[in-house]
Amino acid sequence: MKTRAAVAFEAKKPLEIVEVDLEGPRAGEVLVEIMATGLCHTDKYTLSGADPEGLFPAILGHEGAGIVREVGPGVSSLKPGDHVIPLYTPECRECEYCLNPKTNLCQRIRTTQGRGLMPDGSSRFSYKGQSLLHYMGCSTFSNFTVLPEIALAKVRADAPFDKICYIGCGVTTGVGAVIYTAKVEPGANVVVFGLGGIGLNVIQGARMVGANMIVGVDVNPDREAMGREFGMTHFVNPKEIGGDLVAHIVELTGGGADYSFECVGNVHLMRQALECAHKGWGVSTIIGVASAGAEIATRPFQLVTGRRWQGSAFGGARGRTDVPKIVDWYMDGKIEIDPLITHTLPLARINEGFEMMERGESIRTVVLY
Ligand code: NAD
Ligand code: DAO
Ligand code: ZN
Ligand code: ZN
Repeated sequence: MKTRAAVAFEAKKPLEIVEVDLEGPRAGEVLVEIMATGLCHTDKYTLSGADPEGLFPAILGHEGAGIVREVGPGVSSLKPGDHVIPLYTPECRECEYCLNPKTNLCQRIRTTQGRGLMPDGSSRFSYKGQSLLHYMGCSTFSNFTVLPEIALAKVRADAPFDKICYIGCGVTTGVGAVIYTAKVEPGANVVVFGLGGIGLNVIQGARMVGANMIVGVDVNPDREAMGREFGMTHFVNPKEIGGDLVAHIVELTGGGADYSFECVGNVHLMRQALECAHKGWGVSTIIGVASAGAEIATRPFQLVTGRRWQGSAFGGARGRTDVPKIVDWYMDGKIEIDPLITHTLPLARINEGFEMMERGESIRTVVLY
């Protein structure tokens, strides 16, 4: 079939909206009509050419929601008409990783997904006879796409696509890091570095579990209002702190954060987030993805004296199991999404969405097909 897509033919070039060829689903695969897709920093990072794993030409996009239109042989958990959210972290429920409750990093299709291919080692997309690569196993910047069955979460049919697409990455990454990775308890003091599309979701996750203080740290003063709307109780702008930021946060929290989260991707902030965690028990979770080759540092005594450092991918969520629950939380009003979708655009204007992201004007831009 033919489908409209925004294609990344080369790094550092705007996406081009063209009609591409899409082969139908093979065994274990599903054809999905994408109804809406969010634009995430990771798409921009790959398009910038700075991502060492970025491959071109490719169809980017990994934060979508849509409808199953056709299933390949052997698909048993989905049928045409089902509403789904694509998962860049799949859940096969059979591999060594899925069977270990300590991780959500299913490895079943990791190798081929990382090479921009379907599990059988081939691509379903082409343009003028030239193969186009898939991206993060999702390629939601195409109106129609093909995914493995294990990379689709079936969700309720009354949830709006233009909002729940954000659960495909940002919402789950932030809320999930609080609930599944850090397992923040009611009454905990939480510090969140970076109040963007991820950090604001960490804040609302902390509110949902009943955290006590929720301290937001951002250099952009415009982020304070949205942070407070999502449950932030204190705002710290590092540019306005006379002295040391870590000392300031330790004093503000009465000894340090029970839980801190780095949601920027800056290794210096990662160190500050670790060092503002409470002596003896504070846990710091890295969510931000630092640039290729960057390294983190701290004095080992920080860890010897009881602080713990960990990371979180896709919020520690198991997609097929947890994403439908997060959709329910949204539909039940336990979490908010609508105010975070600051812009919507048609596919033809997708590049404007990346320009707004670059200028820090948007939290989330959603493309509607
Ligand atoms: P964003 O640009 O929307 O938000 C970043 C925020 O950090 C902005 O508000 C900015 O003002 C603030 N900031 C920048 N420098 C700062 C500094 N020195 N001190 C304090 N605040 C500062 O980005 P986002 O969409 O929220 O993504 C955040 C990070 O999360 C990115 O690195 C992204 O790649 C990563 N990410 C990780 C996962 C995962 O699974 N681990 C998933 C998605 C995204
Ligand atoms: O299993 O090795 C692996 C890959 C895990 C990928 C996790 C990606 C999380 C961070 C990337 C940002 C996604 C938008
Ligand atoms: Zn993302
Ligand atoms: Zn698995």
